[in-house]
Amino acid sequence: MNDDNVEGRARVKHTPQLDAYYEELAEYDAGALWTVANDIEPWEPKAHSIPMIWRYRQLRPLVLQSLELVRPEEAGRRVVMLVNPKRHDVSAAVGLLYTGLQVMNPGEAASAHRHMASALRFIIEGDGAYTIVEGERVTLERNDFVITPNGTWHEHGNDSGSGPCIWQDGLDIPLINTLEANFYEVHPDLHQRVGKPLNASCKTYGHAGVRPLEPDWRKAYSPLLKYSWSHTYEALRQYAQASEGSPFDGLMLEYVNPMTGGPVMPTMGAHMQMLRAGQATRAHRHTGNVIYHVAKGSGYSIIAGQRFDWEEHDIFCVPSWAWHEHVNLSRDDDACLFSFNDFPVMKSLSIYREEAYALNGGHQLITHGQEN
Ligand code: GTQ
Repeated sequence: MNDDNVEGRARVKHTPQLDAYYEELAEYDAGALWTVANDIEPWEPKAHSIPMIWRYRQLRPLVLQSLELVRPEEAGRRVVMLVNPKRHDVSAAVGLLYTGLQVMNPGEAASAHRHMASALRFIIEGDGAYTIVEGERVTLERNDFVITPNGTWHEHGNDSGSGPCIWQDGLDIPLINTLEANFYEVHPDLHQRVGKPLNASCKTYGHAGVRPLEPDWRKAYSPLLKYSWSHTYEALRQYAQASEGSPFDGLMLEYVNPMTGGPVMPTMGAHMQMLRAGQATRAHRHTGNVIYHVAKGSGYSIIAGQRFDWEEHDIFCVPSWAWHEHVNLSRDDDACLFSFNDFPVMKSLSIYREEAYALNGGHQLITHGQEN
């Protein structure tokens, strides 16, 4: 909406007297609200980020090249970041979410650290990856989802004999930095002592429908650290037999904290959604930012009127309040999209809003041409 002639919106015209007045205010580090009011109070959210796709087949060789160029001991973390062209200033992929591709050779290990930012990982390839979180060693396989909540000691490595492991990192670093609340600590011994059975949290909390009576769990994040692909995919397949799912999201499962049923961490949530063969969802939009990872299949998404074709392990993003809809191009197989988001922040601050696209049978017109 154009603000120029709207009653109740700022529409003061420049005059020489006013310009002189603004300059005088500026000398005292003050300013006139009406010169910025319409910008700082938009009619609806204006995302800085633009919709983006990062194609795995293009990035994979570059990720592998980093194995020869830097050692984890020097780099701390050997990660290729995915940066939104409009978010270089905060190193975000979309909104205030960061993502990157981390790679490790067999035998390599990154040192332990902890920070105020929360982290999650989605495993892409390789079979020897592990992460150690608060003394628990967790083994990682393709399409597994693992969390390293804020304040927890964590370190990663690859102890396979075969080849490199690659996984996607997702962190809320830009959010925590914007809130000016980030801390970072290196573990005093550089590595943790593993003090719990292998995959202890999966053994304790990883069984749907039951949970231990553990009244002492008071932390703000899920005690279950890993959500395996095999469990999640089977859950989706069974859900598909029992439900139509959502017209906007297909069959959508949220990864939850088994103690609360809520999101896995206080700032970031995650989902895995299944699109049936040939399914085209309807468009909707919501506040909050989402980073998707194509776990299975191929298709395309229309985001803010632009088509993005995707295949396995591509990563794409939907900025806040952007219309989006997804299409599975396969005629006989499902497609699965992993995603993580900042919805817990939006919801806990009561600023989450969602809207269905009402025009054109619920589908956007492609206005920006295909993205290649
Ligand atoms: O593994 O903890 O991609 O601290 C960026 C920052 C990964 C990590 C990243 C991090 C990590």
